[in-house]
Amino acid sequence: MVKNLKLLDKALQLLPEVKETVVEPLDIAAFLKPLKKGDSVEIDFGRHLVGHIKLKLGYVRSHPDAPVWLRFSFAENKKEFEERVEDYQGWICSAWVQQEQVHIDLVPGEYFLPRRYSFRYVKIEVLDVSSKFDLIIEEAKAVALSSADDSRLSAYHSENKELEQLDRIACNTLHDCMQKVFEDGPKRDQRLWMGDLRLQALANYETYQMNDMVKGCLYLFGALPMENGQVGACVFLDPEPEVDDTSMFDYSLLYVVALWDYYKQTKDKEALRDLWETARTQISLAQKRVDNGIVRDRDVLGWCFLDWSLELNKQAGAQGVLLYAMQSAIAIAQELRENRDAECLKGTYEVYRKAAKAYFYDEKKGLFVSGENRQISYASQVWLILGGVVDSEEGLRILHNVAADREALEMVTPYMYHYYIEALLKCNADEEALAVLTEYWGGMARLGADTFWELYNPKNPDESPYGGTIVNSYCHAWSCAPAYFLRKYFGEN
Ligand code: RAM
Repeated sequence: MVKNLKLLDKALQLLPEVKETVVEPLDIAAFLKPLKKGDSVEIDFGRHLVGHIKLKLGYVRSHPDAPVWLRFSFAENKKEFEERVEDYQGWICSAWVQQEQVHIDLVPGEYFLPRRYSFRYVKIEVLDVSSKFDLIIEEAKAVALSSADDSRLSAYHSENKELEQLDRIACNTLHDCMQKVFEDGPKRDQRLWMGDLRLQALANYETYQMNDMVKGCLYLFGALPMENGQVGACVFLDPEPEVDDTSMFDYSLLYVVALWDYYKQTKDKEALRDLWETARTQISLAQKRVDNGIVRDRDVLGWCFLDWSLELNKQAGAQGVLLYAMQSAIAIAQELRENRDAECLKGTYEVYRKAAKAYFYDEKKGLFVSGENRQISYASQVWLILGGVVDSEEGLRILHNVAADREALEMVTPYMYHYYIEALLKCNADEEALAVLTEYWGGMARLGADTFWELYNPKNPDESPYGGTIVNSYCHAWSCAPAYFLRKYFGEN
């Protein structure tokens, strides 16, 4: 489908400038020493950052008579140093791994690595250097990049210092993912994904409040639809704004929700009008996948995301996301006085809602089941509760039942956990919600996280959906939930 240039133009004008900050290493003495072939140093910048690195290289003994051959490895989490890119056998492109070799022709001199990295730690290994001189790293500096406006971030206060720490880590996560757009992860994939954007926007409203940036991202998705008008799962900004050829049932629908969230925050009617058509289309397209009020199941990998789990059956969850998005669509239509649309959506919503209860709910188990094999998972319960299929009392009973079911398929991403917490709050279980948040995100904090991760399975912290933790992202914005939930529901400000 053709790009909507009017929307694109608005989007590009709304996107922020990326600012630079120089960051010094924690301990200069740790690397200031003569280096021979085979030696290596580790530089710790004291915090996670996204940006460039600049080095000042010197030498001792004879004048350099040959280039220096170095290997750089950048790590968000020290675990990344334990693996070599050459050994990685997973399915996602290994070019994401932040390890590379460079030859430096002139020493002494200043050296600037042109690529942007996401890291706290840098390891430099001397693969070869002439035996006539030793290399000295005299200076190392990082130039950190972010578009987040720190002056807008107020402090979060709680008597519970652990909560303050979780909020701080979450804000750092969001901060480093805020570049020209809300990136999913600055290490990987470095681009705007719809599901991630929705959660980043929520955290942004409670923290940096860069609402024009959210607006710009919503316009980008609106400007760059897929062939059939569907909002793509993600878009690229460079070298030209372009939609990816991947779409996911839930991500497209979350566009509608993100638009309504944005409007509730800003009351920006112009944006609501400009983007309503795009939002409405997502509902109509999703409806094509519905038979007798029920979303058809599919065996196409990735047709609907929900969570990073290959075993998860997505049918019930997809139905829940559709209902959830329809609630926002109804609210938008009413706000815009699109009465016919609003009435029509309301009617269909009721049909789908009732059909969902009849089709997915297993009375005996007190749980929702999904797919041919009647799978029980957290994701199915959470999404059908959020979709409004049951009231809060019954919802809480269901959430307790799933927690007691040892066979139930668990959640692995902070993305899915975000919606679990939302479901607990919807069922008025505030204390449980806080306990889950503290336990889950606290688990990453206890493992030394500077920023929250793309994936965290408490039972297997080294899990990777990609076949190696070396490509996992350890600063992933869909995990910035603590900043949102704590500030909105558990603050003392
Ligand atoms: C991961 C991305 C992104 C997510 C998709 C579905 O690969 O990093 O965060 O939205 O999966």
